[in-house]
Amino acid sequence: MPGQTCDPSPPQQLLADWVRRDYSARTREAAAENPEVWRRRDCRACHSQSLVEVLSLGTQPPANAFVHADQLPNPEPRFPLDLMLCEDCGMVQLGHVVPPELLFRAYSFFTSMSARMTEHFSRLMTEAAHEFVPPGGLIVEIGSNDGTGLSSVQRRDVRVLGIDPARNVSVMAASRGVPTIAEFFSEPLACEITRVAGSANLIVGCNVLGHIDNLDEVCRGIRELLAPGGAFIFEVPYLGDLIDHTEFDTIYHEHLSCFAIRPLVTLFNRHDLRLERIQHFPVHGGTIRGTVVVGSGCSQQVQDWIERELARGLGRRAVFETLNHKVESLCDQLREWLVASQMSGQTVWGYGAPAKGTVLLNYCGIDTSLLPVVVDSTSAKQGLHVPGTHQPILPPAKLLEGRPDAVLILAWNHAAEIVGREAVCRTAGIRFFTPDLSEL
Ligand code: JHZ
Repeated sequence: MPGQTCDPSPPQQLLADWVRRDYSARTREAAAENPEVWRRRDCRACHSQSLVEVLSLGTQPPANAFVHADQLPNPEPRFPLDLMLCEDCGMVQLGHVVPPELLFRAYSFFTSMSARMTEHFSRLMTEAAHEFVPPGGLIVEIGSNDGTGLSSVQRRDVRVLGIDPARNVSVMAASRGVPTIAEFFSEPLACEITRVAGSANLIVGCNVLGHIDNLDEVCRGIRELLAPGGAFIFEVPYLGDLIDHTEFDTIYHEHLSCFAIRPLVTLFNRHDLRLERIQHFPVHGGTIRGTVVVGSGCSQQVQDWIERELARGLGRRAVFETLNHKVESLCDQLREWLVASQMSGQTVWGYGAPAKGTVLLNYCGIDTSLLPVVVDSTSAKQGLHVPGTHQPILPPAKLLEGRPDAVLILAWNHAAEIVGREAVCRTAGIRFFTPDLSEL
């Protein structure tokens, strides 16, 4: 197989080493100095050049580039974070593409850290395997992370293969028995897998299409790898939910695209792929799951979704004008609340150090004077600092010691799970809020 197989070092060590030596520092600096190099000038779904800027979050550090204590005095690379709309097909994508080697080779997000997400992906894999994979068949997952999804079908009579460029998480997957190629998915890799392992009855890609710049290459790879009668199942956060619920903090350099269904159909049709079914789930603030097969056009059910998108103007500038206003008022309200808390002598800590937390804190200008500490259960993030705003990340057990008056749940998509887990803190009088200031 081409590409790198799993590195034997323990995953936490790999991540720590990466943070310490500031992986590819020169490339990061070069990209930060000249962002025009990384500007994407055409739509990644239809290649039209009719792109207009609809939202700007200024320049931001990469959301998962957590900072080691001894690097705090050094300036962090920052990259533009602007959202562009394709006026031809309705695709929404970032204006700049930060090199994927910088974002994904060492990754601090682990799917298994949420019990709810583990259950969600296990159910997806089990149902999809039942529908598409015959005994002995092959399931390939693109962006397989720590192997959470594939490990749930391992005991069935199927073969599984993970692909993920992050070396540290691939090690974790391998350690739970999920064979994983630590590489970016590509057409040549798809050819090689087909040659060595045969074609795949099921290809799964959850929260990964948004991370990939060249979606034509992905589609060609899927066409190459997919067995006759097989399916590609993907999940992506849905643009409609981002707009409805002002989820602007889910816009970060890793998320190159914010998908609606219309541009996805445009993309797939250019590669003889047919979007057959759409399902909607509340996870990650609103996610769509698509089932794609070889063919043309799309099903009536998908067409109905597109009609609804057109009716609500999802591909038009006007919806983003409203979004801009909602973003500003959410930030103003949040800052005012934190300032008022501070002036009345109350302490507020953050809960969760997700990528979206970095965006929220940086865009709203919430530094350690307003929010001194963040807690997170991911041991690889503990001891590091939030990019840009530099809150130290502590284990959640520190909450009872520090006794803040309130907690701002930055990982709001896991609010129910977090509040359930921290029942003792609530009993102790610590109040829990989401960024829209709803109290739980
Ligand atoms: P969470 C991720 O974004 C990563 P992020 C990725 N880029 C993607 O595409 C989207 O999801 C969809 C912590 N936590 O899931 C763990 C607790 O501390 O919102 C995590 O650091 N206690 C692939 O990074 C963070 O919160 C808990 O009980 O925005 C959650 O990160 C739970 C449940 C979580 O992902």
